[in-house]
Amino acid sequence: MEWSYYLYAGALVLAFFVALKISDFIAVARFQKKHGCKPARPIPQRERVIGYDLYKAQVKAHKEKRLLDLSRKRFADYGNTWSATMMGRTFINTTEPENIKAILATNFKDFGIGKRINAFGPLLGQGIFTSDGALWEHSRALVRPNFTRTQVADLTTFETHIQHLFARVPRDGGVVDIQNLFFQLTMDSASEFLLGVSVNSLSSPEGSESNKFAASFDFAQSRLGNRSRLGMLVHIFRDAEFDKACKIVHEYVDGIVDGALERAKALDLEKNIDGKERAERYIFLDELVKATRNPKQIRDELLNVFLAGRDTTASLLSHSFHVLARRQDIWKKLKAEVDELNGAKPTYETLRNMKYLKNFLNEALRLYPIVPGNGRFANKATVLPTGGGPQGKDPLFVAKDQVVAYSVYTMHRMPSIYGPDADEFKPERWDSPSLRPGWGYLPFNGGPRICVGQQFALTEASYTIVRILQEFGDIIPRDDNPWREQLSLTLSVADGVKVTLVPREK
Ligand code: HEM
Ligand SMILES: *[C@@H]1O[C@H](CO)[C@@H](O)[C@H](O)[C@H]1NC(C)=O
Ligand SMILES: *[C@@H]1O[C@H](CO)[C@@H](O)[C@H](O)[C@H]1NC(C)=O
Ligand SMILES: CC(=O)N[C@H]1CO[C@H](CO)[C@@H](O)[C@@H]1O
Repeated sequence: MEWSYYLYAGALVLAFFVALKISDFIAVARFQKKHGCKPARPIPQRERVIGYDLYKAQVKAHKEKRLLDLSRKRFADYGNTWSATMMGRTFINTTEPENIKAILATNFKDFGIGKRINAFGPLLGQGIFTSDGALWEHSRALVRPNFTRTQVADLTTFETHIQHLFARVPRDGGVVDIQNLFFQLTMDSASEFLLGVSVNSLSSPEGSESNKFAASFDFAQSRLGNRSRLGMLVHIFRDAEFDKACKIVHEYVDGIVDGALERAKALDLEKNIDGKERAERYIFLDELVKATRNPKQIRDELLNVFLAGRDTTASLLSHSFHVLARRQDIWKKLKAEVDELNGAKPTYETLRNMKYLKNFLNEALRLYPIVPGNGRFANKATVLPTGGGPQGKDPLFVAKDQVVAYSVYTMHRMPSIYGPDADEFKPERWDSPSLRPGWGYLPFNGGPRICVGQQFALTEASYTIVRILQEFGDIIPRDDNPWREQLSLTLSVADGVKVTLVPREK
């Protein structure tokens, strides 16, 4: 009879899945036994199938701009490593330097960045920031050599953008949100460095082609966080505005890339005639052209680096001035160090020797890490050094495909690493020989995927701070809001940085 046939087939399928689950279970148990590791302790949740309570709490805290402190509180309540379920996925969260070191360096090969390409691909394509494995290695080899001291030190070009910024600061006691200016400054300098043509958003009138590019890039970028959260669903939801912005960005960059390829072709011919080389300022695009003539690949790498380098540096400057506006003591010490230059514009060398400035930036990146949280996906079942078992002291089991998130923000404020005054902004702490955070200090990440732009960013931020202190003698805060997070891809200041800058007497 037919129905019994279906029943029989159904039972077989069911038995198959049960057997699969059991064999999975046995394999996991064996793996844990062999490696002496245990799973992380789960935090209390209403239910652990979907984990809707946690999702709701996260969305609410994000809206209220207190996600970072909520996450910090969870670590205070449940220890440095725990697991939780959110929207059907069980993930591990840790703030243990040893574990983070293993994820990023010692066990690097066991982890990947996941499907970043799904959310970011339509804007950025395939490049250093969006790829994994062999593709990433290729991108990294292409991009990395171009971040040496020579390029980083092109401060003469950068000075023109600083002048544009000065021109936008009122000199009559007026108020300026300097965070806005920093985002324009780094848009201008990043486009100059990467493309050889600055967007000049600080100085050019609205409506120009380059301004449209800048606005479209900003818009598309602002959608990336949301797109990441959608997971695979991102392919179902169409977002016409996002698509249009990507198109404008691509057309603009393609135009410039085509120009560079034309010039390269002409140069190849010229070289054959009289061996002439173009001796000009450093342009990242021209270096890429030396390695590849594939326009799509060039565009992708340019946009990948653009995304990674632009907001981050602006955010560091914004947090720095949020602090400076409220801490006269720090402003004065910085000013004293800046005045040792006797008004001379800083060079790469003089910047390197400014000790207080260096401590100040270290401290800003500690309390306000620009990438405050991150995560990696396990390629296979693996083990992290600590955080497993009932006491959280055993080696930690990580299942295949499991996400391990880590909170740099929480780690940077841990008294076990920074002492009882961990919450205080205190540049001097970096002079203390007893402070040795190791992997407990991670503003630029670590291991093979460490930020390639670290020197670039620190040089640009240092130069900007010194030049502002040379031009303006005092800073007055124009809002008394306490610091609040603005979390998109990077961490900036929710209420902006409204200040008055008082020109120095000349
Ligand atoms: C204060 C400024 C900056 C901070 C705090 C910062 C931080 C970081 C962090 C935490 C990562 C790791 C992301 C991950 O693997 O998930 C990263 C990667 C990266 N950064 Fe930066 N960054 C800064 C500035 C820059 C600048 C100025 C550039 C380039 C001009 C840059 C280029 C990159 C690139 C290309 C990657 C990807 C590297 C890879 O995956 O191999 N960054 N950065
Ligand atoms: C994110 O995108 C989804 C789907 O397009 C939309 O429903 C949701 O409102 C968006 N959320 C935010 C915060 O933009
Ligand atoms: C887990 O850690 C991340 C850092 O990657 C943090 O942003 C996030 O809020 C934490 N998740 C929860 C549910 O606390
Ligand atoms: C100055 C410098 O390091 N340029 C390099 C940039 O990257 C390209 C591609 O890898 C190299 O060919 C350049 O030599």
